[in-house]
Formats: sequence, structure tokens, C-alpha cells
Amino acid sequence: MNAVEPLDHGSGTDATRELLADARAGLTDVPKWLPPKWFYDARGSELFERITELPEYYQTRAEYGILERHALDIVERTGVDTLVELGSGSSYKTRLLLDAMRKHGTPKRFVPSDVSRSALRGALAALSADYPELELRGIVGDFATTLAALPAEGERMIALLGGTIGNMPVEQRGGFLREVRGSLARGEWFLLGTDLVKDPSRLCRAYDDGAGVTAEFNRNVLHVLNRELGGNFPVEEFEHRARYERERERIVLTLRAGRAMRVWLRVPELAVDFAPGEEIETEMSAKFRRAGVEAELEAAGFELAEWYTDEAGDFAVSLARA
Ligand code: AVJ
Repeated sequence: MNAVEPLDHGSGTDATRELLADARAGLTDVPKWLPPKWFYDARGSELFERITELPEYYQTRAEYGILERHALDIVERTGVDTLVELGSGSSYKTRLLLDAMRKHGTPKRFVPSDVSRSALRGALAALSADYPELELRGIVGDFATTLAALPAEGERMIALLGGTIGNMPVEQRGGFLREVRGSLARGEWFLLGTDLVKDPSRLCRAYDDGAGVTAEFNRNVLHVLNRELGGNFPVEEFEHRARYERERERIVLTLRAGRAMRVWLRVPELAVDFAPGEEIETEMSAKFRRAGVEAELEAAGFELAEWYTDEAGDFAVSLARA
């Protein structure tokens, strides 16, 4: 048997075992699904960075603009000197908060965390060069791992930017927000980025770009399964699809099998049958409204202190107080 390459997140074997459990659960379910965190090996993280620069993908630019305009206000109101970022990726936008912390006082520590070891390594190298005074500690792992390993010191804020909370099914969001709240003391801070409900055709274009980068990103999860679990998915025979569900106000990404096929995963032995046109749901990306965000934050024990949006009203950053 070939050695299974350690996956580029978590400690190799744990991550592989978890991927295996997820693949077994998701690919034997109806409809089939896979959790989005497995997009982000080194290649997937790079593809996501390219998505953030696409003309159709307005989110990153909108959130960057919001932070450009309001980072100093956020830092002045909160007085934070310790920032923990969940799903930090390149930490590019977060620099605006660190710069504001510099202007206001001194940033003491920054704890970026991401499931992608390679993305985190790149971010840490760049940050340590540009913020030599900062105590930097990266955490490779998912949200739960990170919340269990928060720094105890400092005036703390947890940030979850980019709209990533939209990946969580609505039934899981309440529990997640309560966990975030539970890991903070009363009076500490949470900064949350959310993509907002808008014209469905714009939303669909943002997830099905003309250059096909999102399609490659979506299919990347099949490359990860092939490599890590000895799979034989014919990756190019899966079509990338993005649809907007109006009632649930969310984008759903799927991979659609072009023909009937049986795919094997060698580790564990698992045969997966596809009917022609059958889809795997690979990502949900919920879109939000102010009233909903406020209600979810309050239900978790937060108070919405400020709601920042861009001029077009495409994206929001919520400042919440525990
Ligand atoms: C990183 C989860 C915020 O949902 O918009 C982008 C991921 N997927 N294009 C999103 C993504 C396809 C992105 N998040």
C-alpha cells in the first residue's frame, strides 16, 4: 500500500482519520456532501486567495473597505491589544486591525489560526517581518481547536472575518456562537464578518466566475480525497455548480457527476456510486440580514455594539460585546 501523505492540516494522522470519517459519512448520505474545510490544502488555499481577487467576488474588497474605514474606531472603542483570528488564511485584511492597534497604542499579540498549515506559515512569515513587536502564535486547526487554546492574557478580541460563519449550517451556528461567547469573559469582544442578502444573480456570479477559479477550488476537494484516501475520482468529470436557495438565503456549491460511475476510496475500502447527474454538496454559504445577525448574537449572549457596512450594503462587520 502507498504511504498516505500527511494532510496539510492538523497533525497528519488525526486529520487523515477525520477526513476519512467525514468522507464516509458524507458520501454514503443522500444527498451526498463533504465539509468545506477539506478544500484548503496548500493548493486550495492558493485558489481561495485567487478567488478573493476575482472581479465577481466582491466580498473581500467590501470587507477590506469596511475595515479600512472603521478599524481605528473598532480599536478605540474596544481597547483590545490581543487579537485571535479564526480561519485567518493570509491574514491580509487583519493587518488593518493590527495597524489601527499600532496607531491607538500597541498591539501585544496576534493569534492567527487556520486549517491550512501552508497558508498559516506564509502569513506568519510576512507578519513577523512587518510587526516585529508583536507576539505571534499560529494555531493549525479548526474553530474548536482554536477556541480551546486561546491566550489567557490581554484585552482580547476574537475575529471571524470573510463571511466564513456562513459555511456553518444554521442549526450549528447557535452552538458555535455560544462556544465563542463561552470562551470570552463578559465585556470582551467578537468581530464577525457576514455577507449580506442581495440580488441572486450577483451572488451566483460570485460563486461561478468567468475564469473558472471557483470551479477549480470546488473540484480541489476531490484531489484531496484522491491523494489522502487513495481515491480515484475522475476529477474533470465533475461539473462545478452554484445555486442560490431563496427561501434559505444561501448559496449551495455542488459537484455534479457527468455520468454514472463507481468511485473507490482505498483507505478505507469504500465504493461510492453516482447516478448520472448526481451531485455532492460541497459548500453552503449563507447570506445574512442585520436583524438575523443581531438575533443570533443576542441568543448567544452577545450584544451588538456596532454594525459596519460598505456603501453598497454588500457586506457587514459586526462588533459584538460579550
Ligand atoms: C471563505 C467561506 C467565506 O463562502 O464565500 C468562496 C468560500 N467558496 N468561493 C465563501 C468560497 C467559493 C468563502 N468563505
